[in-house]
Amino acid sequence: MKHTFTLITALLLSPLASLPAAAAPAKPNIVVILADDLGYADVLFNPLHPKEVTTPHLDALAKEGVVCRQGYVTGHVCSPTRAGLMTGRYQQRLGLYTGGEAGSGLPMSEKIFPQYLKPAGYATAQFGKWHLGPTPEWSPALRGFDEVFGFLGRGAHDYFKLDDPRDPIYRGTNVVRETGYLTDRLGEEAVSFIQRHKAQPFFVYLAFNAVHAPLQAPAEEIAKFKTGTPERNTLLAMGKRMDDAIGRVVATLKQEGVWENTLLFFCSDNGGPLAQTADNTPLRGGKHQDYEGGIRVPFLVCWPAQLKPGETQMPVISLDMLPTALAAAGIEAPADKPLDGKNLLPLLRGEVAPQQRHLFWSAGSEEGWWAVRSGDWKLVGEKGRVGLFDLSKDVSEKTDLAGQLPEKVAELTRLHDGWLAEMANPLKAGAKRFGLPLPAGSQPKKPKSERKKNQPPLSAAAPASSAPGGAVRESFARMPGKPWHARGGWAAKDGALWVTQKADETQPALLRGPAEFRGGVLSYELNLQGDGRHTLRLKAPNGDFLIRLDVAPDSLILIKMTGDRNETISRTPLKLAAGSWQQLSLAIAAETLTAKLGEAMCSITDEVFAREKAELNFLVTGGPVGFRNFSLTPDAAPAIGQSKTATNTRPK
Ligand SMILES: [Ca+2]
Repeated sequence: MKHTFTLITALLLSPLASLPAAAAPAKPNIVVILADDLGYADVLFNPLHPKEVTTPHLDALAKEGVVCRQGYVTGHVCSPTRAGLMTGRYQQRLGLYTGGEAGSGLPMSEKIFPQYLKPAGYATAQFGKWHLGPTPEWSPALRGFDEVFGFLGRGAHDYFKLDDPRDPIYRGTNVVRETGYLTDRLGEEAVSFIQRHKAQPFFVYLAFNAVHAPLQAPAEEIAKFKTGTPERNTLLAMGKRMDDAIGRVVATLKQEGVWENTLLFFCSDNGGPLAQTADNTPLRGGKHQDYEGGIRVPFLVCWPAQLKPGETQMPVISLDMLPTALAAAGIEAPADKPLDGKNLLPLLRGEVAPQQRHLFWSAGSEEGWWAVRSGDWKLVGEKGRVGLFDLSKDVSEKTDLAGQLPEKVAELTRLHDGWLAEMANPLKAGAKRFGLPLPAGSQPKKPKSERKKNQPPLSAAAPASSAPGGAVRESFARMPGKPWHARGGWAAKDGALWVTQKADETQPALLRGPAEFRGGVLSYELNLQGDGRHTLRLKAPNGDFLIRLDVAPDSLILIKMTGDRNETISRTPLKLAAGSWQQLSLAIAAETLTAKLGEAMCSITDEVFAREKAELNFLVTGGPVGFRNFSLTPDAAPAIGQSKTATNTRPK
């Protein structure tokens, strides 16, 4: 105490006290770098990264900062997590549960980073993906950012086409026409801003859309990767290019002499999408799921002047960035709308012992995913199913203890219910959580896909209207109908069901529904037109994807999906005539799957094929793609125990 008093007195009495405020201990610069859809193991600073990963600049940052091994975001898709990060509050407090809700616009009444920092003397800038409102009235330029360079849109942007007025790049609120590779351009803009504003404290929010779809990178970058999987090569090239841009930003901070007093955060907005070959080792699942792979992300904090390099196993969450930044800048946290995040500085400086905390997730009624973490216990729910995991022993969420520990399940459910009760009703999608009744009078409109009447369910479990032997035959033209869920503009025409992925839609069009079987024959006719591609996925009862079949006009690719890994197990060349109907069939007998499409056939044996299937997903990118004459004929449960072999038959 005496020391503090003496120091303050000395300052007041010394000539220093009459110097302008700039000479007082400077407020730190604050830089938030967000990657998009980056896999947990697709960074070098995850020791379990696959050997092909190359992110040397992030690795250097990790060595200068604190690696948060248990760093979370507040959801498993892009937009809701950005609402949480920007406000420091669970986005569910604002009724934002789904990507559609948050992407439609973060309420303007909510205060975000630059609105705290600008009044405190910060120059503020946003570069890249916004995804908190699709049109100019939601622009970050209207909510505290001095400089803006990026796109509003729905979450994805072409990496090369930067001059398309239909999907504009904005500088401030003006549409601009640009050239170059978007990831490079975002890095260059951040570098320029830092060079121009080094004399005052600044806040940079650099939100790369890398490595989100579309998978696009310069050819010379892709050529550096030789994984054997073209998608994976491109994904890694995109990550490498982002890492290079981050390297240039950090080099600029160093060259300009402001690095020491810069508080920098880096994380991904959600887990890596398995369907896009991301690697989340050792975590289970990925984007669109509340398993760790969807919500635990690469997470770093650097502040060379204040934080010793190292790592922490204490759970932290993107909500913590705003309160930490405010504390670092000496700005009081708001009293009227308490923040859900915590100031991490005492923990990261080692001044306090790690404390137990509760973290919550809810994706709302649309997806039905929810989760709670309390200490090392994690309860994950998806609609009617729950899984209980002890993360201290089982980071990969392999051993579900829900059956053994019903009291723990009840305790964590109560904890989550208590949190959910504090949250607002969803802005658009309906009930807070799948299965929870809404208050009287607040029943939401059902999604269009569920409004149609008299649609028979497509499920092998409901064979009443089916062919003998439990088979299910549908024309496809009668879907989507309950219990099928549809995303995208599926439309019936001439006895077939057609869909084209919308130009501004980042996700593939999707039709998904239940199908209970182990072995049997699944068949339908397929018609690929334009740039249409089709993916069929089969999901296990526990929610894991098992098998994926990718169909392009020139290839039939079979992929095994085990937890967090995609493994291409067969690639068969094809020559599909554009616009023609082709019969696709999958016959599963015990552990052997035989896929036929047109004249191509492949037959593979793997234990994964014999597992129970509970859900089918039909996905379409590009298009149009047509489907007709669906049938599913399940067999009795097959025997298990053959070894893995693969044979492919080339087309004549
Ligand atoms: Ca994302």
